[in-house]
Amino acid sequence: TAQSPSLDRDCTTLSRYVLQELHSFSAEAQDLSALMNRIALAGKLISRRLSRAGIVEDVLGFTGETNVQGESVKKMDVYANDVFISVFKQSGLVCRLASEEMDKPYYIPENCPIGRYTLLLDPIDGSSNIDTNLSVGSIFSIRQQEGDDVDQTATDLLQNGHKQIAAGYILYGASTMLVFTLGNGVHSFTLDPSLGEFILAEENMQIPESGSVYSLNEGNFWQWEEPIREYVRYVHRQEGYSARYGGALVADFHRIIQQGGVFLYPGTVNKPEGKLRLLYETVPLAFLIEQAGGKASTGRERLMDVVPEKLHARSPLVIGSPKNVELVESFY
Ligand code: P6P
Repeated sequence: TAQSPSLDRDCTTLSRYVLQELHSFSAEAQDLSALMNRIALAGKLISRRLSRAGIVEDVLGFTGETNVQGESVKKMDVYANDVFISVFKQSGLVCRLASEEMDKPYYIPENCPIGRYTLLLDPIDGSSNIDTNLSVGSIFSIRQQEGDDVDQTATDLLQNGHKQIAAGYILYGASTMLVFTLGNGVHSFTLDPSLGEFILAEENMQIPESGSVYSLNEGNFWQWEEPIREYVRYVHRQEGYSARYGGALVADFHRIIQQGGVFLYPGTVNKPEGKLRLLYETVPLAFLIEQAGGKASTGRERLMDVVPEKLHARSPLVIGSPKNVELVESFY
């Protein structure tokens, strides 16, 4: 008997999809499927905690610490970072986690042969939105460890974005969504809390060629380098543009990949490299947007080609529909 489409859809879980996507049941495909399932488990744990902010302890507010970025640490930043470490311990999949919340990578040497995966991570991005019940996200990128990194300096991570095997994010919004690419298209899954499963929502997402949304923090106008000011002055003179900015990268990015347009976090005169981090914020999103037919640049060069000098390197970000990104670049 033919299964009903809705039943078949409910059975299109993440693990089944990843194996289909890789058209293979090889050891590597099984590993990536297992790895994506651990990411999904982390997403469920974080989503559950966020949904009870204000009811259970340690979701809202600050720890009183500051992280390697000099930013005050939110309790959820620490919780989310611990969640990702916990779900990958004893997994045999990941040897290192490099995270915005940790100055140095976290090593998991036990039962983890050298040359396996590294997880690069922003465990909770946009955590300032938590206390006001607005969307936040987790961003991840997966690379293959190169060499044995005996001095634990992880210098093999200082390579361009083409070294990524997978990348994606979890958006904790009205629903919890997992959006990722394994290098063969961008696919989105929605968490069905009643099943505890991420169910396929959209496969092979394609960003519109151009869009009417431009998304950046115009409160920083006075700090921007001139080409960005010129671009914004130009947009202000055009009809049909809408400004949308939520202050959380994953939510602002998700709007762009879904509807088209452009998100910018430019450099400023004092900080030409901008605020966002390369290895676990801008470059994973660059991988996704290119897989969805879009573009990602620093304003001056293709973001996927940028080689970071250090683990927590930053980069300016111009990302979205090809036509919109090209327009921004034309002001440089
Ligand atoms: P601003 C959140 O702190 C974050 O890292 C990103 O999620 C977001 O895009 C950006 O910073 C917002 O920064 O300067 O506009 O508040």
